[in-house]
Order: sequence, then C-alpha cells, then structure tokens
Amino acid sequence: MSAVVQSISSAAPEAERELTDGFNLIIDALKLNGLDTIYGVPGIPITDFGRMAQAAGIRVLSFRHEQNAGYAASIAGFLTKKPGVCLTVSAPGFLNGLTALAHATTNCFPMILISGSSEREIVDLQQGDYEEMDQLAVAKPLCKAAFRILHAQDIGIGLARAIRAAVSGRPGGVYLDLPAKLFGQVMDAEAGAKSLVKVIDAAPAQLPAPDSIQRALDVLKGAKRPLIILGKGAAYAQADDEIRQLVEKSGIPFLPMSMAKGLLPDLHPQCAGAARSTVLKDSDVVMLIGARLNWLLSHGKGKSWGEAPKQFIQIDIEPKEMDSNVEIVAPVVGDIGSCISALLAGMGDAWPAPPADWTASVAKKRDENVAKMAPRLMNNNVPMDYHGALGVLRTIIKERPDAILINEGANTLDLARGVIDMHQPRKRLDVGTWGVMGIGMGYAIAAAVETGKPVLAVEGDSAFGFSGMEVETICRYNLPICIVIFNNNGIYRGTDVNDAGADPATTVFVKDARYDRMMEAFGGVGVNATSPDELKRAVNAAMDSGKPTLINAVIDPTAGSESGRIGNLNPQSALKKK
Ligand code: ADP
Ligand code: TPW
Ligand code: MG
Repeated sequence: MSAVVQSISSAAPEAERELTDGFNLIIDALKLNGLDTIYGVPGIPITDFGRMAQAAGIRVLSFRHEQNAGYAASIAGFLTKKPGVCLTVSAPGFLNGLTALAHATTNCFPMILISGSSEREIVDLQQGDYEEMDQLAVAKPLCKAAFRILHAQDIGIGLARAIRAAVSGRPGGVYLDLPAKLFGQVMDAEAGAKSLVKVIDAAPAQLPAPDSIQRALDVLKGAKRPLIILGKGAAYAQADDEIRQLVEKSGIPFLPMSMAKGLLPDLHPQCAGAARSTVLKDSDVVMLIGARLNWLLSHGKGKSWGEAPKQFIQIDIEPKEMDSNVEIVAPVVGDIGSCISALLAGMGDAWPAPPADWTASVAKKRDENVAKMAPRLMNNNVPMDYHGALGVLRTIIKERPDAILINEGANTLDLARGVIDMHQPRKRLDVGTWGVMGIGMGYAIAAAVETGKPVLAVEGDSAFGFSGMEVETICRYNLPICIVIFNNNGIYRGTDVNDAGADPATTVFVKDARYDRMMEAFGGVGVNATSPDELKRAVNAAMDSGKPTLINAVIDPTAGSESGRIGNLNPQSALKKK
C-alpha cells in the first residue's frame, strides 16, 4: 500500500490531490455495474462499508443471520440475472454465508459473496488473528470461482472478474475475499476512477452449432410421443416468449419442474404437470430445456421412466452436462434464448403436430387426475388437512397471479407444488436442487425487494424455524410478505412418541405453538387460522394491506407422511428396535 502512496506523492503534493480509498472504490465499482442492493450482516471489518454504501445510494439490507442474507442474494440473482450480493464479516460470518454460496452454485444462480477477512500475513503464519481463517481456500471448492483483492487499484478488475464468473456460461456463486486492510487503502481518486471496469456484455449470447439444431429437430420430428421438460434454467433465461412459441408451435406436451411452473401457465392446454408419471413413462423423445437429469428426474432412468426406449434432446449452456446420467442423442449447447430461436427458425412454418392419440391420452390422464383431486381441495375440515388449506391458497394465487410464492417444508412443499397452479414465470421459488430447508425468509425478503410484488410464503413449521428470526427483518423494512405456517406440530407429522425416555421424539415440536405471536412481537400482524375459511380471509387481508403478516395455520398433526413425497430416499434400519 505504501508503494501506491509513494508513487502518487511523487506526482503532486498530497494536499492538492483528491484521494479515494478501498471503501469508496468498492462502492463505486458496484454502482458502476448496477449492483445496487446488498444483503448482509455488519461487523468488523465491514460495518463502515455498509454505512458508506447506504449513504451512496446502495440499498443495504441487514439480516439477523448471514445464511438468510445469502439465500436472499442467491434468489435475487435468479430473479434478475445480475449477481445477488451478500456481504459478511470474517470467519464465522463468512461460514454462515457459505452455505448459501454453495446453494447458489448448485442451483446455477449468480451470486457474489463478499466477505471481509483478517490480515493475510497473520493468517498465513497461523498466528491467531481476530477471526482468523483462510477463507479463500475454504470457499474454493464450493463455488464457481474465488478471488482475493489485495490492492485498491485492483478493485475494479476484481469485481469485474467476479461478475463475469457469476453470470456467464452456467451461472453460479463467486467468492470475493477482501482483507480488512484493503478498505482503508488510499489512492489518487482519478487513477482510482480509471481503474474501475464497467463490465460489457457480462453474459454473452452463446449460439448453438447449426448442426446440433438440425440433429435435435430430426429427432423431434421422428417422435411418436414427445415431451418437453422445462427446468429452472429455462425460467432463469427469461426467454419466455420464445419458449412459449416453441411449445405451442410444436404442439408437444410440457412438464414444468418446480421452479419452472408458470413459465407457461399450469392451466395451459399442453401442460402435463398433472400427468407427470404417465408422460415420464410413456414418452419416446424427451427434450430437456434448462433442466438436469439429476435425482429430481430420477437420473433419466429406472422405474419412473418406464420400459420403452427413450431418446433425450438436451438444451443447456453447460457442455459438461451432456451425457451426465444417460446418453443424450441430440445435445444442444448454448444459451436458451439463442437455442430456442434457432429451433424455431429451423422448424419453419409447417411443423407437423405430434400424433393426436398421444396428446389426447396425456390430456385425458391430466384431466382425470385434476378431477380426482378437486373435491379434496374444497374440504372445510377442522382441524385442517393439507388439501383443505392448499385449496384456499390455490384460489388466492389464481386471483393474484403476480404474487410470488415461496415454498418449503416436506409435505407442505410437495403438496403445495402439486396443488397450487402458477400462472406467470418466476413466481414460484422453493428449496431447489438440494431440497434445503431455510431458504424461506431470505427468499421472501429478496423477492419483495427485487420485484416490489406481494409475497406469499408457504412454510412447514420446521422449515420456517430455519430462518424464522428474519420476521424482525421483514417488519423492520415493512415488506409486503404474508407467511403462512402449516403448523402440524413437527417434522412430517406431530405425532411421534419416544417410548424410551422423557425426551420428546426427534421429529416433534412444542404442541400447538403460536407462531403468529412471533410476528406480533415485532409489530406485524399475527393470525391464528383453524379453518380454510379463516385462512382465506387472513391471507386476502394480508395481501390487500401489504402489511407483514404471519398466519399460524393449524394443520391436523396426523395428516402428513414421512419425508413427504420422497420417503423412498429414506434409508430404514432393519435392526431398529420396535
Ligand atoms: P431443475 O431443478 O428445474 O430441473 P436444474 O437446476 O437441474 O433445473 O437445471 C438448470 C440447468 O439450466 C443447468 O444445467 C444450467 O446449466 C442451465 N442453464 C441455466 N441458465 C441457462 C441459460 N441461460 N441457457 C441455457 N442453460 C441454462
Ligand atoms: C438444511 C431435512 C427435510 S424436510 C424437513 C427437514 C428437517 C422439515 C419438514 O417439516 P415441515 O414440513 O417443514 O414442518 P411438514 O409439512 O412435512 O411437516 N436440514 C436442511 N435441509 C433439509 N432438507 C433437512 C434438514 C428436512
Ligand atoms: Mg411440519
């Protein structure tokens, strides 16, 4: 650092020159690149940075725990296609934020975790600095890229690299390590301004090879029972019009993955959401658009995919994704917007409709399943079961299609995903690739902040507990968030008993807890709802008023099943007592 000051001081006397420092350069670099919101928790060495960023017009949202700030940043990235920024203090704060950074990487969301860190010289000699940790090394395996900036004049380049790494190609999490000393480093203001980089075309279009498009069209044309699967990569791409055109022009039934619901409305005549097992089993050609063949699609093989031979076409920006689980006969590598445009151009004006017996059988199956479900959703049972409560929420989302639905839990997640139809793109945000509990309040806050839309968070009582303290944050920023807790007294069910001793069973919580009072403690609205009618009234009032609201929806503790819909993944001991 002294070198910088010396070289400047040879040019002009100190007093006459305008100076800048690390604090200001980081703020200027963020603003220059349109990164105008930071989610974080203050402390050494970033307290002053947060204040200065706020004074400079950056929105700085202070959370109660870094993990929630990190989840907020990750979903901000998904919603905006700009990296969401999370700011943490060293070691413990950094580690708290790291879970969310890994989550962003796993889910292909662009995010930058910026963390203060302690002095390199002391860390590297392991001399026990305040909050000592080699954060860069710890972050590396969990993110797409990790950088450290040691000199003020490198801030511009450092942030540019972080932005590009986060949003280009397959998006992901990036770690940016800022040692405490950097913030106070002083340099000439003019040279500082020149050192900043406004990133041009951060995520350049990646055009697919023309022959890959032709190959895909040839396979698609030969299909007797084609299926399109839309994943959250397709939602992220914001190529909504192109995707709709492709689906409608091809006439092929489509199946949306959880966070792709609403990309085309769930009530679209070609939607096969309610005929999922049929289309997976019976299809002969499957075109994946921004969806991986991971556990959520049973790796593209096995019982749920049926006996009939299957051919996969895959559209993805990540070449290494191809053949990851099964052979991909037509890989199409590029960004989804460019790939779909090329497919549309190649289809011409006379694309043949898929065989009518296939589309008719899919539609029939779907309509049967929807009809079977309908009466259960209209029940007004007390205590409520999941279906009675979800029937109400389904109607509310239909009437308020621009509201954003956040969803986590086990039964609360799986049943809500199936029951609540989505009508617009990127309105359903949930546990993602890891099925992680704890995204709830971070996602809700970022969704409200980034979009200005009303937010409805449908939360299992366990799921909510992972981020529940952020209700204070919601009240502090007065965000239009309505939280509905499906309170069944525990994880999966509220009825487990421990016969071996006085401790409660491992999956149950305090009976009949009143989560609504947590919201009241911070000045928000709390409601205890015991029937679908009460629930409906309370949610509508919350959505109308925009006031922070928490509704404790009392759910029959016997209604859920172990692990929701994925109980098959749960290993069971054959040696277990009782
Ligand atoms: P889901 O969980 O909904 O099935 P995944 O997260 O498994 O979806 O898959 C998303 C895929 O989308 C990833 O493989 C990612 O590389 C890809 N992807 C993300 N953005 C784009 C884009 N703009 N263009 C093409 N592919 C993308
Ligand atoms: C970070 C394991 C999966 S689902 C769940 C847990 C703890 C809670 C289910 O209970 P909830 O829903 O929310 O009350 P319901 O309606 O079925 O009663 N830690 C993390 N992530 C996961 N997925 C777990 C633990 C889990
Ligand atoms: Mg529960």
